[in-house]
Amino acid sequence: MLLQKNERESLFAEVDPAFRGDVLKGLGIKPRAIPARWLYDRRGSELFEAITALPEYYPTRTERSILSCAVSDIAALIGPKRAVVEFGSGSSTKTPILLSEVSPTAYVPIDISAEFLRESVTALSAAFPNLPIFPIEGDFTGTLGLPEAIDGMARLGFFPGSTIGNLLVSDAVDLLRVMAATLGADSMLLIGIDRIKDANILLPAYDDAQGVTAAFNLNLLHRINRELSGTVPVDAVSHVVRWNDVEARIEMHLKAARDVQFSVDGRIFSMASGETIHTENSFKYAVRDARVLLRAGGWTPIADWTDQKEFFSLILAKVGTAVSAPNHVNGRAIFRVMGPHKGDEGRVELFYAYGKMYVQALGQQD
Ligand code: SAH
Ligand code: AVI
Repeated sequence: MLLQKNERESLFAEVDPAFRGDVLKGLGIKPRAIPARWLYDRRGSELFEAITALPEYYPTRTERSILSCAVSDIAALIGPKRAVVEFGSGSSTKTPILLSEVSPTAYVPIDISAEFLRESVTALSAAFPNLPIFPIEGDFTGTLGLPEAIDGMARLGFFPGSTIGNLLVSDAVDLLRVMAATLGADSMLLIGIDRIKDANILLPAYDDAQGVTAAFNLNLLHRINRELSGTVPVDAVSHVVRWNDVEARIEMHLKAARDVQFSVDGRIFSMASGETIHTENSFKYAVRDARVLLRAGGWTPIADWTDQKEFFSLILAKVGTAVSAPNHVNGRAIFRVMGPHKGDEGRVELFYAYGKMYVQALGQQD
């Protein structure tokens, strides 16, 4: 049997014990679910790259164009000489737009897809020969120390692509807090977040006509078969996408088309026809949801940008939750707001209850 280069490499690559643990646990629970980070082996990263060029997948081109338009404003707001730390850098295709404008002191890309990260760094080093680059291979949701070489440098976290949406909301808040602690005092964060929009736009973005997203999802099963001695009959499983309106998230599942039995790492699993394995969430956030998320995660949004269709948000935030104007009265924050017309200015009280943000006018400010 002739093997492709990446298949040969993966035969000899060590299996990540965390991958084995998550797969065995995820196949054994009901509903079955495997964390989305395992979609990104080498082949998964290549398929994700192909997704970003699909006509239905609007996030990448939309975010790139927002970034291109906003980058000089961003550079002015953050000031020069920061180390840029990118979370889930992938092929780092948006990064040059930022790096060429912000005069960075160093670049630290972090990604779990190790081989892909190394190749991206090689390409980026050629484009920015004088920029010190310190890649970190690993899971950004774990505890990752930053390289000593950037000690003492001010930092800008860069988290594009709406990868934050692939985490449950509570995990996203935890990650933002860890980022704040890791990046440290005076740090800033530039984050891309996809917005809630019509399901007629969202669903095709995750279920494209050419079947690339289906291949991306099904690749998880090929990876399980390859790395964990699996016997999953991939041809009996299909890619399914749902919009979960209550949770405001796209869900990707792998659905058994018939009753199947297979083994993974020596353990036997059965799935009844129609049963699914939940493989990814992609949460979408309305403008104010995103701001609340950032504040909950220990960041204060200071500016945001969007596209003409208002599909996607790029938000700049600074570390810490202190805001410039409010008085804290009975634990609630009072903000001064500027109305669209003179005389509309007033004060509002913002509070969060029963999972929603409420705004209450407090009348004119004297
Ligand atoms: N930032 C790029 C790529 C987004 S795809 C863009 O905007 O287009 C998501 C990237 O995050 C992939 O490269 C994937 O390998 C990486 N990733 C996903 N979960 C991760 C995790 N837990 N830790 C580190 N990297 C992760
Ligand atoms: C990386 N992440 C933000 C993508 C998304 O849109 O949730 C991953 C993806 N899954 C299917 N298509 C793209």
